[in-house]
Amino acid sequence: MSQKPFHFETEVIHSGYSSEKYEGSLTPPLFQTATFTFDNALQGEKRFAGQEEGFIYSRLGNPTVKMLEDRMAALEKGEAGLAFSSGMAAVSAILVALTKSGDHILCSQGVYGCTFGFLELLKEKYGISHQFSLMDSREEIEKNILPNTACIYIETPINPTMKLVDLALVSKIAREEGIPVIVDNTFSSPYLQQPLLLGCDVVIHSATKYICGHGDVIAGIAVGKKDFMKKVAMTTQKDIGGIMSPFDAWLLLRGLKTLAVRMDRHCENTSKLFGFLKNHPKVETIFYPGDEGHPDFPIMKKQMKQAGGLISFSIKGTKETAQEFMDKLNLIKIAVSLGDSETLIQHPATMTHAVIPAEERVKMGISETLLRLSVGLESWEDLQADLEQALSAI
Ligand code: LCS
Repeated sequence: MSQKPFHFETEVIHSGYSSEKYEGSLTPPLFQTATFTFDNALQGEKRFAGQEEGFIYSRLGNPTVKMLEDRMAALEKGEAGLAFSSGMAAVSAILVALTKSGDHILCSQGVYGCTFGFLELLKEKYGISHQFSLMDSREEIEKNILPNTACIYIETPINPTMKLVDLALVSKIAREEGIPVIVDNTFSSPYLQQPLLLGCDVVIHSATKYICGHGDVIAGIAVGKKDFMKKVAMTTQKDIGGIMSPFDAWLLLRGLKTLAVRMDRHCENTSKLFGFLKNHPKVETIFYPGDEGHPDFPIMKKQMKQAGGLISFSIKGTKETAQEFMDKLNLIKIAVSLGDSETLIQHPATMTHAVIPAEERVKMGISETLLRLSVGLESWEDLQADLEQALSAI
C-alpha cells in the first residue's frame, strides 16, 4: 500500500493492513492472545527496555488492535491512533494525560453526560476546574482562556443539542496561546469531519457509534501526534488499563469497511426525516445542522461534508407528552447510543444527560421535551410512517 494518497473510501477498507504479511489472509487476522512469547530472555529484556520493536503483552499492544489504530490514524489524518475499551476510557485517558492538579479545561457549551461526570470528578478530586463556552467568537474564546487553561475540549456537533463549534477558529486561537485542542468527533466520524486537518491536536471517538456501526461493541479511539499518543499508551492507558480487546478491534475493522456508504445513507435518511418533522404541527423546535435556518449552518458547510445522522426535536407539551410519543413508536427503538443500523430515539433529560444538574442542562439547551433521534439505515419512508403514526396518536 505504498501508492498513497488514496481516497477515504479506499483507506477505510485497506489502510493499516497488508495481506502479504499474514499468509494472504484477505481479512485481518484476530490475534486473540493475552501475551507474546520471546525467543530468549535477552529479547524480553530488550522489548521491555524499548530497544527492540515487538509485542509484549496485550495491555501494551496487540497486532489486531494496532491494525485498527493505524487505520483510524489514516482516516483522521493523524500520526498515531490508540484504541480504548470505551469512548469514556479514551476521554478520561486523554484528559488525565493533559492536565495536572490546579489546571483549567475550557469546554464547548455541552458535552456527553458521562464526560460531564468525569469533568466533575476531576474537579472534586484534583482541583481541575472547567468552564463551558459557546466559543462563537474570538472574544468569547479569548475571554475564557485562563492562565491555567491546560486544554480545550470540544464536541461538535454537541450531543444532543446539535450546536456546532468552528474548529478552525478555536484551533487558531489555541495555537497562538499554545493550548492543545481535543475534539470528540463521535457524531461526525472522520468521513464527515477531520478536526486534525483544521488544526486541532487530538481526536476522540466513542467507536461504539459510527465506527462500529452495528451496535455490538463498546469501544473508544484517540488519534494525535505520535509522541503524545505514545506517552498516553505508556502512562494513562498502560497503568489505568482501559484497553481494547482484540476481538472488539476485529469487529471494528469489519464494521469500518462500510463507514462511507453507511454515513451517506444515514445523512440522506436524516435529511428526509428532517423535512417531515420540521413542518409537523406537534413538533415545537428542531435542531439539525443541515437546516438552512440553523444558526450554525455556515459552520456545517465549512467543516463538515454532510450534516450527519442525528436530529433533536422537542414535542409540544410536557415531558409526559414526549415520553408518550416515544412509547407509541413501533419500528423506532427506544435506546441510548447512536450510529447503529437501527433507528434509535432517547430522552436526554432522563437518559444520556440525566447526571447533569437541571439548571446546567437548561443552559446547554436540553429541555424536558427534547428527544434525540439517531437515524438508522432503514427505508426513510418506513421511518417517516412510524413517526407520523406516533405523532398522530398523542
Ligand atoms: N462521547 C460522545 C459524544 C458520546 O456520545 C459518548 C457516548 C461517549 C463519548 C462515551 O462513549 P462510550 O464510553 O459509551 O463508548 N454516548 C452515548 C449516547 O449518546 N447514548 O449512549 C451513549
